[in-house]
Amino acid sequence: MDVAVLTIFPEMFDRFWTHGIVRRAIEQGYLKGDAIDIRAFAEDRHKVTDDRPYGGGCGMVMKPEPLAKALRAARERMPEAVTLMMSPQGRPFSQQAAAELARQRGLIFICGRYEGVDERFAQQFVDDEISIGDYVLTGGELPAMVVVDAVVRLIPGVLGGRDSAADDSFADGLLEYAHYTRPPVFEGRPVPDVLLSGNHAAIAQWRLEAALVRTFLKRPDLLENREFTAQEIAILKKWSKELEDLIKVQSARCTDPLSGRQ
Ligand code: 4FV
Repeated sequence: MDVAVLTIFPEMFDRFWTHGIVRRAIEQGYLKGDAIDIRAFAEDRHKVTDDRPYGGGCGMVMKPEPLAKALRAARERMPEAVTLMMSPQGRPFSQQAAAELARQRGLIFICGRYEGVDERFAQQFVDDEISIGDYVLTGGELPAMVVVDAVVRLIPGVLGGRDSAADDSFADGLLEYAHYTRPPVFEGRPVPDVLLSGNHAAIAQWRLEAALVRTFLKRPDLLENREFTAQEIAILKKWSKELEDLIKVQSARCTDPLSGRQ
């Protein structure tokens, strides 16, 4: 995959390309990352890339000409690339969006600064606008890094055999189960026995239950329109039976303090 980011701060990506899985993906030829300095395409001698907003108001707006020139130069090298603009007005980024983008051969990111880019540039050149969250950042560089980071690990082959994206959070619409590593007891807190059992079927069952209960407690919204498997429904039925039994036992125990009745 070819990735180009158009930014007035290309140096922000120097460390991004050279660390962790992004670095390994580049070294193994799965990813080619390039930060393009928009300022280099500004034709005035002060290399200006922003100007005051028409209609007045505070802040500055990114000029369309340097952006258009920089984008055309990038597209010469990556004619099939999809042009993405990071902005709070974009569609919410998600694991599903990351999986879609990971199937593309090339991605070009427009990293806005100031109040944003001239609307005419956005309408003429941007294929897809993406937001990483309902808050306002100072620039689109960090959002572009977030998207590239989420996408690169989904490129087949990037995550070696040991660590796969298959049981990612959200991969199957559930949050990930809890993870444990050595020592077997940490400050008096043991690792769940089943994980030390070597019984892979029991471990898989435990992990599915752990993912379900976590999602139920932390992100019940994820379960609303989710298709449950037969195995998952069996787990929910088991839980509801256990809950009913618990309620029966507990209600038998506790008497209503006011009426004294059960
Ligand atoms: C943003 C977001 C974001 C807005 C003005 C950059 C800033 C400045 N991008 N998700 N939230 N962008 O806040 O993607 O140009």
